[in-house]
Amino acid sequence: MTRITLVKGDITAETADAIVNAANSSLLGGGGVDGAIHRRGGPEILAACRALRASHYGKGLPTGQAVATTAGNLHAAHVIHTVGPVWSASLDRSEQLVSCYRESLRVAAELGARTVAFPAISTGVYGWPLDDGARIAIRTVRQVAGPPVEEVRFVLFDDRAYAAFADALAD
Ligand code: AR6
Repeated sequence: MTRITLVKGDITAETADAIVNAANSSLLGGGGVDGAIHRRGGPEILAACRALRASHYGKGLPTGQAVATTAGNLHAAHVIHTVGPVWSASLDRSEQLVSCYRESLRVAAELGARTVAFPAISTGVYGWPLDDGARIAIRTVRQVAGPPVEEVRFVLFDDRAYAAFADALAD
């Protein structure tokens, strides 16, 4: 059984085998978690992302997919970049958000990661409602996480996000 834990804080300060980045399809950085990961992780991560763009993702990483790079100076072996969907009130894009968690965990397992830290994907710049984003995250991890992943840690930036994940976990 994979353990699900919640902590409040900055994901770039975490120690884990893999840290998941809420990236955009360019893989070339941005704001939010993405900006923080590149700032604190250093230029090695961007160099690896550029190489991936050149070798595999000329048109960018599609929404819902995940790919790993070095973690540079972070206290992790890998950063797993995934692209969340932008929230839409008229289109149900929740399968794409499910896919971000599922694909990130698939990549983590392939890498042999035992501990994986996730941010609340899509709930910042991409506008996904926090309660729904938390429910999807917890439900998907419960459904798909397994060996070698022993711990999935959600690293929530503020009290509101922490409370949403705690509620989803208690359900
Ligand atoms: N540690 C943990 N959580 C954080 C951190 C941090 N250092 N910084 C922000 N959060 P976002 P998205 C929370 O916007 O919605 C970027 O520009 C934040 O409060 O980082 O998937 C990318 O390049 C929120 O709850 O990601 C894309 O263009 C959650 O992390 C776009 O934003 C996700 O917020 C992706 O948007």
